[in-house]
Amino acid sequence: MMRPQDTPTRETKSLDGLWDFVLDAAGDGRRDQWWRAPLVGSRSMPVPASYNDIVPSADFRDHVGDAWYQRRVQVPAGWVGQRIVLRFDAATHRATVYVDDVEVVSHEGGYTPFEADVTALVTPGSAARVTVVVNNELTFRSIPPGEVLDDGGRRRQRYHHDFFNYAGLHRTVRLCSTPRVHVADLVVTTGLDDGTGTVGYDVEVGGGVAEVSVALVDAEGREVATGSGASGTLVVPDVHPWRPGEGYLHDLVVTLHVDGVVIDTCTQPVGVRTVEVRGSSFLINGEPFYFRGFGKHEDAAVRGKGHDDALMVHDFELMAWIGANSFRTSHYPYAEEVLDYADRHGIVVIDETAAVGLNLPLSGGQIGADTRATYSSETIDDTTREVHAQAIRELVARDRNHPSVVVWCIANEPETTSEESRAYFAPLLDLTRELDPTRPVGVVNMFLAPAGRCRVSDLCDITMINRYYGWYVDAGDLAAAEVRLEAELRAWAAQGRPVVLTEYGGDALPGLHAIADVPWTEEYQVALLDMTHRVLDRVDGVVGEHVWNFADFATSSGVSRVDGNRKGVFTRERRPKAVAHALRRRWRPTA
Ligand code: BDP
Repeated sequence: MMRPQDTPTRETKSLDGLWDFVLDAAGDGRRDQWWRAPLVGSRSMPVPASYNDIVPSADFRDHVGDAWYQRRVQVPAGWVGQRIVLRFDAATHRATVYVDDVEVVSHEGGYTPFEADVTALVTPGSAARVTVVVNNELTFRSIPPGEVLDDGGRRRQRYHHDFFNYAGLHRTVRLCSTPRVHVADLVVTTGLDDGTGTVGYDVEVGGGVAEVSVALVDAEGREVATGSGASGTLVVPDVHPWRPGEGYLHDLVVTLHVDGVVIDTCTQPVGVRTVEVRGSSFLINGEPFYFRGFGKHEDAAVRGKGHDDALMVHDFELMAWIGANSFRTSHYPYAEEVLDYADRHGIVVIDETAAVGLNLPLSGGQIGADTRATYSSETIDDTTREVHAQAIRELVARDRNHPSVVVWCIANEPETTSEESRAYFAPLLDLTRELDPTRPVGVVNMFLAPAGRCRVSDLCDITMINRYYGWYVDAGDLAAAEVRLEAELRAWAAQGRPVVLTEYGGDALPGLHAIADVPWTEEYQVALLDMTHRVLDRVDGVVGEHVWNFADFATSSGVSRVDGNRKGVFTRERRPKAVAHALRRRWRPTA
């Protein structure tokens, strides 16, 4: 699937804005075929946004089930003879789409794009009714998993991950035109050897047959290599590489011709760089890279997980201010705009699937929440694994051309001490490598599966661990925490893979202060990070530190959460806590 783009042969039309919207907790709409007419009793709902916090009502916030979006779309008159595609960048967690009376596509998974070819259903110059039913239920057959409980007739959503189950049309919706014979897909892989770059390309032509030619253009507009044929390798002597801190991009311009006439053209930004794990080093372009940054969330007041360019650019500016060079898309694939921005600015990304909460004994930092086995025929099973595999396929297909993405993370903190966990993850790790042999793959480990007991880490290329010494373990006792953290990190480093501490930190309520080591104060959050950094600096084989979290974020309710998770270095409104200044001193000592 190609990214929508405007080129001499292609156009896009944004369908963002206000849609008609109704909740359908009873699930009447599918039975009564609500897509066949204007939605009855609808209200306005912004797209992109989560619907949960738009309306001040528990019916919206705690909704479980279907929700319907609808709008009329004017199809541009100039699109006669073109192929017309309706594209959703995300619908959380699943959706079915109708154009007028006809169902056109269904999609499972809340964080990857899907599209429908609607050429035969719409008429350029006329309007069509687009209806989308979005469903937010999490079950043991979804990624992330969850369970819908029946509380005496009231349906309640339960899940084991620690962020609010926002839902809706979270990302842009577009109507796109392409030529009938078109570039359907494009895969790019890059290499770098002694100053010479290579760009391997593989073009898929859809809708017919055409000749393919490609040209690689550098950021100054110079054509630096050309090629013909659907696949090949371009060689660029003295290439200007993409590197952390400098998002230098070339453009690969792909052109389709029939009998010498151009019929389609599209452009793919390309960063020429390599990624490699060698021993306990993580190398980008052959040079050791140390990850400094955050686990993040797509989360903000009012819009929930709705993508917003203002917030995105602000977050990146704050990361630059503090000296971060990387982040993890915890705990799901982020909007494609985010990866585009990272590409252009040389920010390094660990790209994660939405497989979070595959760990029944754990919930929101609490242990013992559930005594069932995580992997069983009643809980996470082979069917779940197939849904997970599809999530991996869609993540790799969507993001493989982004130079910023250097690691695939296929799950966060799953249960990994049982034999069943190994059987579950081994094929998924193999699948990821088969789909993309160019990037290291891993699973983020949690503290109940230390080195030696974890049955999955030896299958990974890189060790990613989340540890909360000084918070969930040894709260208020940083001396004990320091000893334990060091012992653990050394045990992981001894396994010989590079180690990234992908989460560490503690909650702090801005304005809460103390002289003693008191959890929840701003001082304690600083002291906990200082302790962690002392240890990280002492242990060889550690290649990165990602603080949890960039900003405070919404969670489900619970006694360990004060209006959400408050481990943010910034508040949810993006104001710095004391720890932000401390991190800046560490990460940008000369600023
Ligand atoms: C880890 C999870 C993360 C949580 C964090 C916490 O990976 O999603 O938000 O702990 O408890 O277990 O703050």
